[in-house]
Amino acid sequence: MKQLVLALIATVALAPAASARVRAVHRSAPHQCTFSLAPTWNATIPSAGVTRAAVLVFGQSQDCASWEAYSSVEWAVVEAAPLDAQPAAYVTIPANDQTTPRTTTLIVAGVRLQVTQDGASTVSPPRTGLVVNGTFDTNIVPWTWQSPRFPNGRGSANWSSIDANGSPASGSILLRDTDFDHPFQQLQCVPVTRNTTYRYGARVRGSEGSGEGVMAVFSYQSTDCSDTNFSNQFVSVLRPDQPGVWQEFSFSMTTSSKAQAVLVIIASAATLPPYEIWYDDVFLTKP
Ligand SMILES: [Ca+2]
Repeated sequence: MKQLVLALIATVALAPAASARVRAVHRSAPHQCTFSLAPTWNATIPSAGVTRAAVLVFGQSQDCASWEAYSSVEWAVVEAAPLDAQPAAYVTIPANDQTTPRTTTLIVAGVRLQVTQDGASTVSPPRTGLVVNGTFDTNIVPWTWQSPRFPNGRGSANWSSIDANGSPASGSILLRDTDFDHPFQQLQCVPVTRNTTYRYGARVRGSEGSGEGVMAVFSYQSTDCSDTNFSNQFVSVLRPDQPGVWQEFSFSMTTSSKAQAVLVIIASAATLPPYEIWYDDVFLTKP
């Protein structure tokens, strides 16, 4: 297949218009063959994953029953299928791992068709600061719940492959709250400096349904958050404007005068259970 493509490159590079004309009138009768194309995609090709798409070819008739398809680049493979019930050319484009978009012009049935593929999204390093595994690259460890020290809602915490930055190499945590009483929560204990202002927050993506995210930070006097009482309680609501869209929330808090650690808590709070919310890039940082 690659050799065939390379041969086609040479043909097209020499005289693309001429080669298309020669093929269009290969029959003996002097017919004028006029084709038109209808790609089945309507925008740029996405950068991620392999895209397989069709270009419908119209204008084929008994006298104009043969045409071919050419690509001049290795990353866009095109195959002609004039014998299909609906004649079409099939285009296969692999993922673009470069950050710049790329464009080429295919020739299908003598008609030029420009194809543009998006560049890979630039993934800026998430600033999770002191939080361990705030990016949820492959799992949700060490997020947990210290039952039975505090009541927790009913629900579940699972790793999700949906990443806030669109990275195929990372994911997020999906919190599902299934009862009316308490929000369903996960937490971790993070060592901090006392009397210090921090910023905390996350990116969240809500589901259809009625609910919101809640994030809380509590100061503790022990380094492992094991003492009974906490102080300096900060509780913030993360309510995305629309379901299915990542939105970043950021807040400020100050640790207590004796704080050695804080509990960082993320939660799904259903107004009408169940409610699902994804968290990613959960962070706690000094400004
Ligand atoms: Ca992530």
